[in-house]
Amino acid sequence: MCQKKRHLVTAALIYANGPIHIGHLAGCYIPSDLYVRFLRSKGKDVKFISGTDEHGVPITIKARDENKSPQEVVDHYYKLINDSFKEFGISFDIFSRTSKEIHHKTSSEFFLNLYDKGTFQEITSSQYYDEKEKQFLSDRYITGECPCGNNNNAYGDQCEVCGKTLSPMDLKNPKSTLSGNSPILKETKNWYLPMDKLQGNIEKYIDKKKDWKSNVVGQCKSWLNDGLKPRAMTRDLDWGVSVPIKNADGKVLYVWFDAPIGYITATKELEPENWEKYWKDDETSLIHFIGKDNIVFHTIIFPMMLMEHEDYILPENVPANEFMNLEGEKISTSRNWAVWLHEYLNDFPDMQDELRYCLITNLPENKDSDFSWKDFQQKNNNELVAILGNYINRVFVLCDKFFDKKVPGVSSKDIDSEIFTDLKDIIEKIESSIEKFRFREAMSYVIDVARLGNKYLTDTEPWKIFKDNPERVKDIIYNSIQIVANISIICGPFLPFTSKKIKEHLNINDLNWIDTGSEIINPDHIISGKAHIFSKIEDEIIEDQIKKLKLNNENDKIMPQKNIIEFDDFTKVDIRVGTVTEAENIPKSDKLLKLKVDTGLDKRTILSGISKYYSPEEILNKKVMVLINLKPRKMMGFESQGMLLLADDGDGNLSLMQPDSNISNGSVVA
Ligand code: B3M
Repeated sequence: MCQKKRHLVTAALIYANGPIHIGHLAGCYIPSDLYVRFLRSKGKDVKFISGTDEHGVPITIKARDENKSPQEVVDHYYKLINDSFKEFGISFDIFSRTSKEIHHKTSSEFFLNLYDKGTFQEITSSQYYDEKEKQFLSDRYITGECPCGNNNNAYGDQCEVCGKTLSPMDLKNPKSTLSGNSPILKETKNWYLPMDKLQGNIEKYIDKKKDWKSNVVGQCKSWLNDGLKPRAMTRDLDWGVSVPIKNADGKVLYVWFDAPIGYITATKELEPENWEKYWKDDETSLIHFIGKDNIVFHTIIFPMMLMEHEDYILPENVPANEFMNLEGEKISTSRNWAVWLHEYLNDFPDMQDELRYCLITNLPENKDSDFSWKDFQQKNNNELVAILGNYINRVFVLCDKFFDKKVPGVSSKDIDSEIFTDLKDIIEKIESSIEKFRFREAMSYVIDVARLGNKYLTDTEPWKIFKDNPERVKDIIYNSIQIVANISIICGPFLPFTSKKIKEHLNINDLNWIDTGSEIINPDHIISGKAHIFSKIEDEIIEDQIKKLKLNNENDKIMPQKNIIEFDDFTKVDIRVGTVTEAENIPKSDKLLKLKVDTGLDKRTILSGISKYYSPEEILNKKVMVLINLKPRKMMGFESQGMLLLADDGDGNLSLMQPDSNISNGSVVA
């Protein structure tokens, strides 16, 4: 373990544009909480920092979709996220927000410091601009084809398929996500971090990090090998921290410039007098817990900013995790394919540790992993209930049965001392694994302690020998209670609620890592008569969750409401009743039918992509609704002069829209 005097541990500042799901928990919040609880239990000086990232395009897009102001969106999600983290037991020392004034001040000062030093390059360049929305298009306001060739819908800042960080100019066939239009190019001035010039310093820094995880180093190397390019640290947007210099009206700091500074702001809020010792003293170990999509920002861009500021320490380690999938599929907020923390807490009140356990044993530490409800049930029933809970309860019940809840004395410290040698070995392994950020492995060692205790009882069979040899049973129960007390300590970082429950049954508080060993609970101390820690989860409960997941997912195929339009927008649309008078297949097309439609005004050709759903015979003579003033389009060598209206359920089913009487052709639909 890094022997520095103090530790500053951060967990990614999550965008306040949606609730927390299990992928977030497995990505960084459980690993960081586990690590911090371990450090605290070891008596270390540690501060645990996180909060919500409330700027950037993800927030403004959500606000637009929901017809709310960005502030309303972040206020709503801050509360939801903060409440769920609290109830779930993530033990931040502070959970702050980047929309706070203190953060605007801190990040503006940081920017000015670099600006005054001449760090930034002022570059005027042509950027994509949406003429309709009168807005420059950066980050998620623009989509297009990624140069990787595998994603036609990559964002202006990142391709979610190949994982590369992009700039809008990298995209082919760019489209505005605001209007759907192709953007024009327009000149604008922004301030760039000259990452190309600073690459050498970062290389030296990363080269020294021999203990970083291979997935993290791998991503850094791939970036560095490609050669870093200058990156704009400002944006033409109206939501964010205003660029604090003259002639920068209508510009804000790039969200990835201000967000990591949020860690500094939160430390300031927490320790107004002492925050600098956590950021500017070499005796602090700074660790950033994040998910893999945030690696470059924490290992390259933020360290560059800190280096340029000149008086900050740099991250000691950035133990990023890969992603967690759900039931074999990628977690998707838009498809509602997720287990949401607030819903879990509602459905499984007081079962925080059961979820924590399943997530810890499945952490995506080196590669993507998978959560499934069946696995959750199996891990709960076969490991937590059958091994850990069962062992603990056995010890309490035996102590009650033979000694009326009073801890017996031990005849000699050397009795069965090998069990404590084994225990000490396992505890050392747990420590070493946690220090290497191998939390899955560490969790399995905790369960090994319960296995060790169970085996000790099975081997010594106190229930069989009590009659003939009660003195021997005293030793066995005394030792077993010490093992349970050790479990209450070492499971603390992993299963904090369980640790607390066991301590309550042992009738003792304030046990820390330093207390582990063979003499924790004194003879004559009174404990509970039994300890029911975990409960079996029945099949129906799991089936309900699976059903709920599938149902949510289906409901979500329903297309969300589009942006509000004015009545005038609607009046531009000319829809009429018509009748199909001719219908035929188009030889080379497996989608289109060529129709002749009597619109009352004329008889016109319309090509419609319905041949999978209607044969020419089926559609002939049908009354239809036709959009007649759609700009004519050429398809398969024919000009289509309108469009039939069809309902689409998003699941591959189409249905023709028809009037429900024989109303005459040319009637206006409005
Ligand atoms: N808000 C990305 C995310 O929520 C970003 C992290 C910022 S950490 C400084 O995944």
